Amino acid sequence: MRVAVGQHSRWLPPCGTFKKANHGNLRSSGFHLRWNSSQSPKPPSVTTVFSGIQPTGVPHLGNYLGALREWVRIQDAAAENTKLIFSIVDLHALTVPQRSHQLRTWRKEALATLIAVGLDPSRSIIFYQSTVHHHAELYWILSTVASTGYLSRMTQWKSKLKLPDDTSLENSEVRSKLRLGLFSYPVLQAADILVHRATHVPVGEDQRQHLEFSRYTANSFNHLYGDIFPYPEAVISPARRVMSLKEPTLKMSKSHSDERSRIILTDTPEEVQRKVKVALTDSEPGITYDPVRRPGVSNLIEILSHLEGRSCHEIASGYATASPRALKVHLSEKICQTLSPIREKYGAVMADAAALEDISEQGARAARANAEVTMKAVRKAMGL
Ligand code: AQP
Repeated sequence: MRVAVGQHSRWLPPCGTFKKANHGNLRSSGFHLRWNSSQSPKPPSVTTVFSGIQPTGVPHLGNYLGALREWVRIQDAAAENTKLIFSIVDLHALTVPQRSHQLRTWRKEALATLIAVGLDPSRSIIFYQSTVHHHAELYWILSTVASTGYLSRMTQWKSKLKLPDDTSLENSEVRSKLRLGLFSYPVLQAADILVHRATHVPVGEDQRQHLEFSRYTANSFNHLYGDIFPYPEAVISPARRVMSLKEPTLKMSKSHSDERSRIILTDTPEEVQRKVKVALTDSEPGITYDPVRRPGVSNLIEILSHLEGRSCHEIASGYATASPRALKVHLSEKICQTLSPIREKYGAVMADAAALEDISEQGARAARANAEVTMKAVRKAMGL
């Protein structure tokens, strides 16, 4: 999503107008999940972490650094009573046409990837969204309070239809192209988060706008029916937005037509080297970190920084008089080091179809039980 943060603030109640309650920061051991006490209707009794990934291809390095690696870090540091819930959001994948056999494969690949990167099904609930009907049920209920004006200003449907960000629904040609599911996608995303009463949602920067919409929708619902939902907090990864290797002004994405624009987590060392080698840089001599003037080189430096834990400026000064080629060789090595164990584990996990099936069934059962508690309260509050 290419949205200025805070673009929708005029439709959101200012923080002070959310109903106030007194509760402090919720901390998991080692990993601090801060809770903003001024914004939620009542203190959540437990910290609940929720996030999702679309099964629209094998996840790439942007998904990994911007989301999956953070999920695993949160899982590994979480206090015992923190609920950890991660979903393969297959209903979201349907907002653009899919071939059934392809989607079936991608779902399985996404599940295997989550295990391969280090999510532990005995600690985290991992499930396919479509196997927990409560998500769709809450989607409908929230659609009765969600603002279409707000949705029309959001950018996801415009970018999926390859329309400019200032596209208006007044245009009849646009209306005829736009399907309701794509338009109302953020309502389903709000339902995903709220049905589990998530307090924290670890995502990449591109999802910030959707999180704001979820908070807004939770507030609209609570205002009408009582304080059911906490307002979820976005936990934005330090790798906020990993950019495309071929068009470094766009984010790395699963759906870009050029497969050399992304490193996927199952790429072999040869594939990694080939893609990094042809990554777009520029003809300026030496290496400097300057994302505005030198987006290609700066993206490579940023990726290396996220892999090595060193600052971008430190990396750039170490390569000040070197060529992009030297930087690329080092970056390729680092990516291969990170991906090798993931690729190996992924192969082993994919080979055991029965184990994957068990994981998804166990996850669906646990997610259903958790969502049912919320839906009971929602149905009761609404007179259903
Ligand atoms: N380039 C990125 N940099 C940092 N974080 C990213 N994420 C996605 N791309 C980047 C984060 O990954 C999580 C799961 O993303 P998703 O698959 O649900 O959604 P997406 O944003 O639509 O991912 P893609 O890869 O870009 O898919 P397509 O091409 O289908 O649009 C999210 O937390 C997201 O922020």
